[in-house]
Amino acid sequence: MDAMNREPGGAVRRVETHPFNGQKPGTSGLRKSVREFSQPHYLENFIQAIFNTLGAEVRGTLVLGGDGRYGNRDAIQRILRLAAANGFQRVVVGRGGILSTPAASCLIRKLEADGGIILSASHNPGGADGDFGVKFNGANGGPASERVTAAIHRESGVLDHYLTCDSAALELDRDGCHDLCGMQVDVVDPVADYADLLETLFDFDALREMLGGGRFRMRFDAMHAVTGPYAREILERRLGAAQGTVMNGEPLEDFGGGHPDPNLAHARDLVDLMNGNDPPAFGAASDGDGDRSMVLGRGGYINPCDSLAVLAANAHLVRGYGDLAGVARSMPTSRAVDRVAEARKLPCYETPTGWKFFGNLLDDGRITLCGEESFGTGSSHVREKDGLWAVLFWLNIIAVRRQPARAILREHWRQFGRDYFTRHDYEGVDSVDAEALMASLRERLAGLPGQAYGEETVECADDFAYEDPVDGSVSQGQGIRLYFKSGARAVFRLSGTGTAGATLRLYCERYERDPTLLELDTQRTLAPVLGAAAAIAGIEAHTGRTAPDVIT
Ligand code: G16
Repeated sequence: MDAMNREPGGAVRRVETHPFNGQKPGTSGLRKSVREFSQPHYLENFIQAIFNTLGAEVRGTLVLGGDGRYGNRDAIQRILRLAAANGFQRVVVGRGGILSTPAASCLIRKLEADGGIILSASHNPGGADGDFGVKFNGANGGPASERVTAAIHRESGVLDHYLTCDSAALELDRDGCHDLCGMQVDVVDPVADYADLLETLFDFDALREMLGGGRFRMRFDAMHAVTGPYAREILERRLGAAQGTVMNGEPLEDFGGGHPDPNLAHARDLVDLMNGNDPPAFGAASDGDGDRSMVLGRGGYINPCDSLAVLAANAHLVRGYGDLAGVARSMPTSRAVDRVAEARKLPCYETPTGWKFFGNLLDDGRITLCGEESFGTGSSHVREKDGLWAVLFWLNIIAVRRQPARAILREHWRQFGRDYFTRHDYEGVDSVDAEALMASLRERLAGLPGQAYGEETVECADDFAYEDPVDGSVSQGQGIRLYFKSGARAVFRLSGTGTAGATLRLYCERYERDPTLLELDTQRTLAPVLGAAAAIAGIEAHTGRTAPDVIT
């Protein structure tokens, strides 16, 4: 504390507030429009609800940072004052207010902090007309469990005051140690610890040889979101990839007007480059807060479900992953990884959508790798999905196998068969209509088996419920699953990350083992399943929609 820059500390102030409706964390934290977050006391109310839920005895160290979107810096200053007034001893903040979600998880674990607050609405658009979000992660570095988020929601609905203090805005752009109303604030390099951790997991010498020699060209699209500084440090500086490998690398408050969702629809710059003349050998893009990534080889994109399966099948080639304890995937994710687990005799878990459900399995040492169809893959190195980590994992496999990404994928399909997979999103649907569609499916579940729709006949159907094998908690109503006699599967659920209306997600998959049928068009191959699922759910009748808004 000697080198600390002392700020004149202000006294703790009690501010009367009133509960806000709907401060209910969704799949990943509280996500609302900037407009909603801008209401006086709105942010403070939610942060105080987090602190109250933690309990007065948890007042050690917090990690704080965000994806740099509009509102990030201001929110950090306000949260610091609340933390000081609530008696926290220390807050560690990423320089510039920046911390990617996996880097925040890494810091929480390294510092043995009580938890962290990550300011992000992930892949949702930013800017004054965009979205903002607050996530709370616990001492294990992972998203708060459903039990905790439910308690925060309850608390947010009964609060009548919050505690803050008066203090000048803290210098966030230089590393340093400060006193803020009696609390220690450390502004730290947001990249270094995370980059050091990745260096222990992958063969940086082999990667340097591949990327530094100029014989392997790649591009990484940071989409003007948080991963720019991380990707530049790791790919360009530590691994010697050519300058300019990282595109759109400056984090901007509005993500340059883009939608930082790394999929074929939104990562257009990268997709165009990969489809153009003389494309690089490998491309990747990451989302707003750096936990998702999309991977593309020359000649096509690699579906995240397949990506998880390929990482699991090749993990023994990567230094940090010689021995896998087990694997897990979210329920709507295709069953590609299950086939690897079966062949390698590994435990395989199916969890509801949401990274928080992997936390207990990772903490309990039951799994090493896990992933979701929504472009998230991760491992026990942190307790969040990790976009850059997945990119390095792929690069490490490519460096060892000396094969292009698509060739590795093709061989994978030949060995394990292919799970054709797609997700159709119907966005901005009226919430009442979307709920009615799901309710109607639930009511009709028992009568669906035996019914035929075109080429598909329903074999069984259920509403997915998950019993956590570690703590026994049960999560009901996690999505409707339709299994067809052909072996195909369709899943319906409503997104928990949107901020306007409802997003209906329809996930379809079909397994193919015939070696002559492994490279068909995904949408055409799945058309009978998609058609049957849409008819069963009555998508058009309920929503008026005849086609999805986004297909991945
Ligand atoms: C969050 C969760 C993921 C989840 C995704 C999609 O990701 O962390 O586990 O798969 O949302 O959720 P939904 O289908 O409910 O929209 P992120 O990257 O948005 O934080």
